Amino acid sequence: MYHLLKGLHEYLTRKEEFSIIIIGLDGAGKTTLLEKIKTFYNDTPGLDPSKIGPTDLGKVSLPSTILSFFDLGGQRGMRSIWHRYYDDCHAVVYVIDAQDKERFGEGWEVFADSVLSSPRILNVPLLLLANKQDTSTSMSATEIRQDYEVWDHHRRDSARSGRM
Ligand SMILES: Nc1nc2c(ncn2[C@@H]2O[C@H](COP(=O)(O)OP(=O)(O)O)[C@@H](O)[C@H]2O)c(=O)[nH]1
Ligand SMILES: [Mg+2]
Repeated sequence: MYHLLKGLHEYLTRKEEFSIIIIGLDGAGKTTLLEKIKTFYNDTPGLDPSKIGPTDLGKVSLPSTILSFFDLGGQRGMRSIWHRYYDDCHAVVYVIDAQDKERFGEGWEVFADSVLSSPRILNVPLLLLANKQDTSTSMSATEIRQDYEVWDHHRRDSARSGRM
C-alpha cells in the first residue's frame, strides 16, 4: 500500500521536463542571457560570462515544469554541433546582437542554413531574440525583421539568377 501511495504521489507531483537550446553568433549574448535566467529563477548570482567556456547549461525548476537550457556556443566550430541537439529539444532561442549591424548578414546566413533548413526545428517553438535593447544603437525588433526580409529577398533573387 505504501508503495502504491508513494507511486501515486510521485506520479501526481512529477514535473514535466523541457529542453531549450540557445544559439546564435558568438558575442550575441547567449551566455549572459542564460546566466540572467539562472539568477532570476534560481535566486543564485549568475557567473561572469567571460569566465564561462563556449557552452553553458542551466536548469530552472518552475511549479509544474523543469526547463533545461543549453547554450551551445556560437563560434564557427561550435555551430556544427547544434544539429545534434535538435532532435531532443522542445524550443529554440536564436539570439541576435541588435546593435551589431555589420554581422546581421552573417547571422541570417547561419539562421537560414543551420536553423530554418532543419526540418526538426520547424516543429518546435522558435524565439528570435533581438538582444542588447538597452544600448542606444540597437535596432528594434521591427527593424531587424525588415532587415531579414530584405536579406531573404536578395538571397532568393540570387538563387533564381544563379539557376538561369
Ligand atoms: N549592453 C548589453 N550587453 C550585453 C547584453 N548581453 C550580453 N552583452 C555583452 O555582450 C558580450 C558577449 O556576451 P556573451 O554572453 O559572452 O555572448 P555569447 O558569445 O553569445 O555567449 C559581453 O561583453 C556581454 O557583457 C545585453 O543585453 N546588453
Ligand atoms: Mg557564450
